[in-house]
Amino acid sequence: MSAELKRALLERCRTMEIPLVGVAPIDRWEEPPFEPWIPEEFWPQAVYPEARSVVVIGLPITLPALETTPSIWYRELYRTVNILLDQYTYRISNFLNDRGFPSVFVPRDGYADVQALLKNPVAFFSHRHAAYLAGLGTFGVNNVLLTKEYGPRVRFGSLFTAAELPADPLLDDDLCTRCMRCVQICPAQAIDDRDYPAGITNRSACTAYSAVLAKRGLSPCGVCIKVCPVGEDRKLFDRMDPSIYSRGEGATNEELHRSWEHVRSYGRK
Ligand code: B12
Repeated sequence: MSAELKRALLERCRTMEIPLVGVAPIDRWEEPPFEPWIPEEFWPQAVYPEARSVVVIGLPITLPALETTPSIWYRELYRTVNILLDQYTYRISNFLNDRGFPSVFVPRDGYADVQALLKNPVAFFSHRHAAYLAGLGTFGVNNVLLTKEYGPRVRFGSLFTAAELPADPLLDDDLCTRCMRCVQICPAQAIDDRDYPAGITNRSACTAYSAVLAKRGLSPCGVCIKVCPVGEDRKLFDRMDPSIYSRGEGATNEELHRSWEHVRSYGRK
């Protein structure tokens, strides 16, 4: 168990400005924390038999850009974060390879395009479950992982390594408040709170809606992560009250809605 190697790894991540990093030993996949759990062929030790630990990193999705979704602004943010996730996990795996520990990055998504997902909306490895097992957060009713720092507004990347790194503890506190905002606002009616915490949304409905947005150059959707009240990022951006997203009687948020509509009406197919 290399505490020294983990320290060096965390320092490397710090210099790369990666805010969230966690380590999950592979045997955690063998002890399902809830049911149904991920089928065995999706476990890291099945995908890469030499794996002993999974290192997971998380990068934030900046709330003011997400608020404009569906929009070119959020789409570009999503693409930027995706590129960084792949580059960082690739570089960290090489950092470990250079020190004699076979390691390999896993692409942050792992599908060709939305047409592939319409056939089968599943990838060969689940980053949100890896992030959960690496102690970075807990599942929300919205089917994604919530973190203290950014709620669900965070994307994850993982790498498999043969190094036996010290594990991070799982989070004890359940972060989801079950406010059901994500259930109510989902434009595809794909979220059912009865699935919680197994994390099974109506994948076909969610993917079909994403395909509609993709045709207009406006995917992904992301509304279910926009409205989540969890996350310290809401304080930074002065967005503590997620009811600002609906337009009601006497609403004081007209200025925000006008700015979001402006962005939404440009750059689309
Ligand atoms: C496919 C996919 C989609 C599809 C389908 C989504 C869906 N509802 O399932 C589309 C394109 C529509 C989509 C949408 C979104 N996605 Co997406 N998506 C993925 C992707 C590429 C693969 C997920 C996967 O297949 N994992 C593998 C399978 C095995 O895992 P699983 O489905 O999670 O596992 C469960 C099931 O298999 C089930 N199960 C197993 N056996 C059985 C048996 C039975 C009978 C049953 C009923 C169930 C069951 O139990 C498992 C455990 O709960 C991941 C990236 C990745 N590779 O992890 C991102 C990912 C999950 N998406 C992400 C995000 C952010 C989103 C969106 C918010 C869009 C956005 N970017 O703004 C929405 C949210 C949708 C939602 N609320 O679920 C993030 C989540 C980050 C987080 N904080 O958790 C991920 C991890 C991408 C990343 N690298 O960060 N997504």
